[in-house]
Amino acid sequence: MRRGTTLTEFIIGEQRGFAHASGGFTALVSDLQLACKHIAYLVGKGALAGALGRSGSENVQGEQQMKLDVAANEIFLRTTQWGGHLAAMVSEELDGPYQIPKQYPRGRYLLVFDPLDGSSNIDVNVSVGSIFSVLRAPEGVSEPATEDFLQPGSAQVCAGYAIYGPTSMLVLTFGRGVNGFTLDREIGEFIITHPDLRIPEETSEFAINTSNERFWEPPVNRYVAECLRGRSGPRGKDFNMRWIASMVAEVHRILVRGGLFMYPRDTKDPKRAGRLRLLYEANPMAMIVEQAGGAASTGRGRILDVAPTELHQRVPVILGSKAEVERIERYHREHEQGLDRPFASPLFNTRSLFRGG
Ligand code: AFP
Repeated sequence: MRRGTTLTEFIIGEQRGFAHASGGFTALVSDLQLACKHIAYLVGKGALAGALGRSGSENVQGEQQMKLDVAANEIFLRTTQWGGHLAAMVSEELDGPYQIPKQYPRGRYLLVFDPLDGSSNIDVNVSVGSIFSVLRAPEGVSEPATEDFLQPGSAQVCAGYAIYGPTSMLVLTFGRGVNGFTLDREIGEFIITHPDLRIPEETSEFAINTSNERFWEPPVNRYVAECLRGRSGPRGKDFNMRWIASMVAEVHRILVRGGLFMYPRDTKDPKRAGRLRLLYEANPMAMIVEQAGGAASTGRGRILDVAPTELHQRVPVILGSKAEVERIERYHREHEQGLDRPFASPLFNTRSLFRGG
């Protein structure tokens, strides 16, 4: 029986499109897929491998680490540090840049990653994932510093995620479209199953954590309230809502059938511009979504244009079907121009559609 194209065959085919390619990037992607295979194995074993529960330590964000957060971080570092393709790495789990150990050669790329996203879902057996982004290292810098990583998302050369769900998949873009690969556990290879993923421009499905409703800014309140009014409201159609609390799973759903994902700026913690991190969550997902014909915005501008100022900075994220993202951006502009007053009437402000009555 003929098997499908493997990820390795696919990236070597891509490499042939670049006359001067050294094969270093191809080898880096091979290391990344090995790391994701290893994590997929551990996630799949779960309690059988003693992999569930908290590790008892905190990460740089002050968040409780799950055992699999720590294990996945170690797997990414060990699997990619030796190959000679990276100059340094940044992980959600580490405070500053991770320098390549002296005994290994350095390479031309920087790797930025969230080793296990959605890990609060691990113990309840809900899909989780890994998110990664590849940037070019500055020429002649042997020990890249923080500022070398502070590149806008538009500078990414590769972005991808692994989703560890009913099947384990890798979804990747090199800037020429988005392709999805499913792990065939019998032969241990990722096989192309979702070539050229495209996000439908229109959707009737949105994802947001509505427990934060009282903290949202007016444009987001306006958008969600209109969706909930359905066909009896200004949208003239009914909407469906989802919230998995795992960004990788939400983005994957949107790539496959369209939709909108929002983790907007809120007033819950005025010091934080949002919950999601720019360098290793928002930027890679924004590149993937844009490459699949969608849009990714802070609400006030394109995520890939944001100039980073800190490794672990957070950013508001509104991404998915283009028409919906553009609508929310328009609502932000109308609010700033004071043109959304009809919506800002007491009817909407005091009586929340979620509280009924
Ligand atoms: P964890 O990795 O701490 O579970 O956070 C996951 C996440 O960063 C993202 O994947 C989800 O969309 C979002 O947080 C869920 O946030 P809430 O728990 O506030 O809904």
